[in-house]
Amino acid sequence: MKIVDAKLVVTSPGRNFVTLKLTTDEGLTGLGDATLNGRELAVVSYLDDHVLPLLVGLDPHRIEDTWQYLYRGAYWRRGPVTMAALAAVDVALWDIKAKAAGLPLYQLLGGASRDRVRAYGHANGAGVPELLDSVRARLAEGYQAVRIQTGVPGLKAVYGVHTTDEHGAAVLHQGARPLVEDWDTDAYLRHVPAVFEAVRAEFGDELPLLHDAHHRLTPIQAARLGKDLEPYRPFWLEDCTPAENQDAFRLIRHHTTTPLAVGEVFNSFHDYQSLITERLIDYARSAVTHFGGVTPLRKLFDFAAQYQIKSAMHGPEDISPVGMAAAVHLDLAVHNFGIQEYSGHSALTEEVFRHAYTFTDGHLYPGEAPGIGVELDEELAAAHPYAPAYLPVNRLQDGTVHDW
Ligand code: GCO
Ligand code: MG
Repeated sequence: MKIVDAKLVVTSPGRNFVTLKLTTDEGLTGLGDATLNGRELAVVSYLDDHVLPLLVGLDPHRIEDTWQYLYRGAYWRRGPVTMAALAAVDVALWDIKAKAAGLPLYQLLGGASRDRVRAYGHANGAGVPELLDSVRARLAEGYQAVRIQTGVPGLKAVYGVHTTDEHGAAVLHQGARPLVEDWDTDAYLRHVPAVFEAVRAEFGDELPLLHDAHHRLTPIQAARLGKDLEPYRPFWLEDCTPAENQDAFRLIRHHTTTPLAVGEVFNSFHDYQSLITERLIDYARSAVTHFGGVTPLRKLFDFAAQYQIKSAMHGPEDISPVGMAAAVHLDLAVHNFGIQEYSGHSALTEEVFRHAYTFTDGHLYPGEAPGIGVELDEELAAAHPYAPAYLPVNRLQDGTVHDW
C-alpha cells in the first residue's frame, strides 16, 4: 500500500480545527488532528510546506519509521508546532492501519484494558452559587467527576469562567487581538479553599473534584494551595506552577499530599523525565494531538506506569473529535489509565466530524468502527472557513503580564 494523497482541511464550526487526511492507492483514508489552539496556521504551514510532500509514495504501514523519519530527519526537534504536525501524521497512519486490519484502533494497541473510560467535565461559575448550578448541570449530563473553577472576588475575568458557555465549554474570542483577563494570586489563594468547602458541603465527599491553577503560582504558593485543599481531598491540582522548570515540583511535592497533574503543554518525553523518575506527579496530562501522536504517548504512559503515574489526557474542545477519538482508543488500551478530560463539542462540530465514540453516564466508549472511527464531512467543513481567534492573555492588576 502507498500514500497517494495528503491534504489539510481547516475548518471553523465555532472554533478552528486543522485535520490531516491521507489517502492510499487502495482507497483507504486516515485522519489526524493537528489543531494548536490560537496558533493553527503555523501547523498548517509546517505540514503543507515541509511534511506532506514527503508522505506521498510512503507505505502507510510503516508508522514507527515514518515517525522517526519526520522527528529525527527534521533535525529541529520538539516544540508544539512540530509535535502537533507529527501527531496528525501518526494518527492518520494508525487510522489507516486499523482500517486495513478491519479493527478499531484500540485492538491494535493491545486491546481493551477496561470496559469504559471515565471522563471529567468542567463546572464554572462567576461565584459559588453559579458554580454549584454548573456542577449540578454536569451531574445531570452524567458526569461522575468534575473540574471546578470560579471567579475570584475583586477580579473581573478569570481563567475558565467568563469565556465559557452553559455547557462549560470555552468560547474563544474571535478577533484581531486577545481578550485580557486579570489576576491576583493572593485573592485566588484565599478564595479557592472556600470554594472546595462549599462544593463538598453541597455534593458530599465522594464526587471526584479537580481544579486547574493554569500555571499561575510560584512553587511555594502551589505548596500552600495543595496543603489548604487537603481537607477536601481533591482528585488533583492541575498545572499549579509553570512546569518548564521540573525542579519546582520537588518543593511542592515535599509539602503536600494533594495529587498533582501536569503536562497539557508538554510535547515530549523529555519535558516529563524527572517528574516521572522522581515520582513528582501523579497524572501525565499530554494529549495525543500535542505530543506527536499515539506512538510516543503510548511509550510515555508505559514508562510512567513503572512509577505508578497514570494517564489523564487533556481533552478540551480545542482537541478536535479526531484527536478525541484517538485519545479514547488509547485510554481504553493502556493499563495505567487515570481519567480523560472531555467537554464535548458543539452540535455543528459533531456534524462536521461524525464519530463512533460515545459518552454515556460519565464514561466514553470508542465504538467498534474500524480505525479511529471518525468521518469528516468536507463540504460542511468548507462552509465554515478558518476565523482568526486568540486565547486570552492575563495581566496582574498593575498591568504586568502574568502566566495564562
Ligand atoms: C484544560 C486546559 C484548557 C486550555 C486550553 C488551551 O485543562 O482543559 O487548561 O482549558 O486552557 O485547552 O488551548
Ligand atoms: Mg488545564
